[in-house]
Amino acid sequence: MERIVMAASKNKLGESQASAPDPAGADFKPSYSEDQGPGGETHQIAGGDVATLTTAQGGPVADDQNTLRYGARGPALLEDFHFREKIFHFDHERIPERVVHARGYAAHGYFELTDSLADVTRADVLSRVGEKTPAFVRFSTVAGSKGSFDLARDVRGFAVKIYTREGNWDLVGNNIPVFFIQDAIKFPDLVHSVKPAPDRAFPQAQSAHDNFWDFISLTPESFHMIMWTMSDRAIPRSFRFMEGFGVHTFRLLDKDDHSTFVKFHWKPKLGLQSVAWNEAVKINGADPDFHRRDLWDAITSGDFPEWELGVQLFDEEFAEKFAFDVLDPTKIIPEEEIPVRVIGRLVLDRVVDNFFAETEQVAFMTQNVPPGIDFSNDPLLQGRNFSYLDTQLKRLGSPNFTHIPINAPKCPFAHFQQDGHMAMHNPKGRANYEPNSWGAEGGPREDPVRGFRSFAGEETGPKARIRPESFADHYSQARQFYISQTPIEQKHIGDALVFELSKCEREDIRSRVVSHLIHIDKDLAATVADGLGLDLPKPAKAASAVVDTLPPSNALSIIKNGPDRFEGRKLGILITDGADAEMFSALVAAVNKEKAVYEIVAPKIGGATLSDGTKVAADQKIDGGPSVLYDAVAVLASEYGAALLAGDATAKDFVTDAFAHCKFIGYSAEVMALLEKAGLAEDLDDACIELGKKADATSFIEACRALRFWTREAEVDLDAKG
Ligand code: HDE
Repeated sequence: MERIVMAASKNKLGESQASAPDPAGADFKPSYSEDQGPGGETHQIAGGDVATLTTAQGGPVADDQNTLRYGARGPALLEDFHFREKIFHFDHERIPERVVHARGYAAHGYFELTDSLADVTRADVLSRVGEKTPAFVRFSTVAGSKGSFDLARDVRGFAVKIYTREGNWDLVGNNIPVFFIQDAIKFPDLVHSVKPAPDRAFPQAQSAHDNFWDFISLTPESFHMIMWTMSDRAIPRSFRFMEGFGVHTFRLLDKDDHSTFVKFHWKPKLGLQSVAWNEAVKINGADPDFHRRDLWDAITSGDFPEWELGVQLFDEEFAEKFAFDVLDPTKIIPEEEIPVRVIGRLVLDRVVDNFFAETEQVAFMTQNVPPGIDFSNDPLLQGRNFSYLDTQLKRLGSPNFTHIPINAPKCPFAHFQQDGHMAMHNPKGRANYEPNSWGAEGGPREDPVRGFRSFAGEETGPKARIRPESFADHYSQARQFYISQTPIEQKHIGDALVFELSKCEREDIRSRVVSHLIHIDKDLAATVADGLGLDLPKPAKAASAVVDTLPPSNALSIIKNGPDRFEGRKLGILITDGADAEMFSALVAAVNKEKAVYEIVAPKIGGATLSDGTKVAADQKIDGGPSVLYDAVAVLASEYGAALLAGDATAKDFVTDAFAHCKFIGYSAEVMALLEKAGLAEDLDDACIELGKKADATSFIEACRALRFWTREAEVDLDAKG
């Protein structure tokens, strides 16, 4: 066998060395030159220079293909230190996955302040307009394990770490502004209920099962959140098209420690967008990595996702008169009552070098706030402030998890913490305690002016386990959310509830859920009961009267906040040999003009030869590129090609799914043969656009700006027909 030293390319090693902040501090210098990589010597092989493969101790390796043994067919030897080190390390590659938010994907970027909040906070990062502060953002699903699929119906984590000059600020939020529970003590129960049942270990990454709905039906405070998770917010088209929320009320403190309440919002520049449920189910099969691939592709192609940071600021006086308790994490403050003031932007412009080192090892903690940002008494936030530190020790295995580059602050830091597993930077010098009398050599000192000071709130009351009376209304805002939706969005909420509850085996659980829905909207309750074939139950006992006068809030609907742009979206173009070359070019030009992207799908991955003889390579063979992967589709075929497609089940699926998911479909006249075979010829509507002359390409892409032709849903869904 040829003995070539198979090492990572010098370039790759060199890059990851250079980009990771040096945990050992500026004084640590490797003895080898940095562009050489840790392998020291370099070798010439076909393809260029590579570093020499070494053991973790730095010893050069001569043979990485065969274990050391006596004779070619003899026993392996314990003496083989290279083999044993390699397998030992491999055996220990996994660390515990996160109990929640295990499946996630992250990227680097920056936060830039555009409007100073210096009048209300002394936080440096919110006072320095124009400065770009490094940030790292991890998106996630909640319920599924690390290897689960991306399009689960679930809340998405939206965790942002901003490496400020005053320490790391972690805004560990979600894409939904409320939560299931009001008190952190219920979190283990909530999570146990949604995770796979302990005996059978299924279902994975789903809330559609008895345990979850049993818990929910006995926890009325969750119903506002349930309206959100049953809405299309829980099946986002991409991380790039979803909002983020800090959820809790936080405090901002100015230099005199005067407090202003704040709620944080992230708003995607490209607008909101979700997929259809039937589509989500199919995406999970076609591309379980749909969301992470989307983020990777967007960033690596220079199409950097961006969000605005907005704040809702309010004072004690507003908090007192607001209809709900601002400490209750199951409530929002409608934007109509406190408008969102945009103060900055978050841009993600760099993918990670290494998934494990960065995305897996990143440790977000709600308690990471710089001076000038403080907590409120929200009981969920208070509980989280314990949990996030605790979980890092379990997952990362050492109190020195801040020494891992992704978690290390990027500002200067100095303290007397020392030793422990994997200590990378113990304090220097003799003094490792404070106070000390070693003068300038005695190490860091506290700074009452720059340092973190807590809000000096005064509390009274008995020591007891109590839920405030002001947390008792569980349905009014759930109702407000529901009535703020467009009819199609309301239908999707009803469909989702029927779907999920239909997966519950116990009828009493289904019925108990509906008994709560009656308080939210009687029609919704009736629709869901009907969809389940259930008699409408009596309303659940409500702890407080439902306020049915809260006005609709437009900010709560996805469709009302759609982008009206096809920018950043993806067109799937199915082509065959002989497809019209001019139309193809016109379509590509229109997509590019719109700043959208496209993928070519063809019967063979080698691509197709167009009418003018141009060969176009395909990105997907049709079986691997179903229309669920695209925001809109176009089919360009020759007569011969269309006849072939008409005899292919996946080609038929391509158009019938696009049609069922209310997508815009462009097609050349020849493609009628396929549409006929797929049973669509009679049903073509305004969103099925024939691409005859070149100008049609532009009008088709312009039509795609609406993203979906929802009026079609009434034609393609039995549930819509009543
Ligand atoms: Fe979390 N949550 N959470 N959570 N959470 C974790 O921390 C917890 C809650 C959120 O990408 C864990 O490092 C408790 C609300 C995100 O790494 C853990 C409670 C919100 C992430 C934990 C909550 C979140 C987590 C698991 C109830 C939205 C992923 C691993 C009091 C505002 C961060 C870890 C990442 C992760 C505890 C509720 C968001 C166990 C006890 C509400 C985005 O510490």
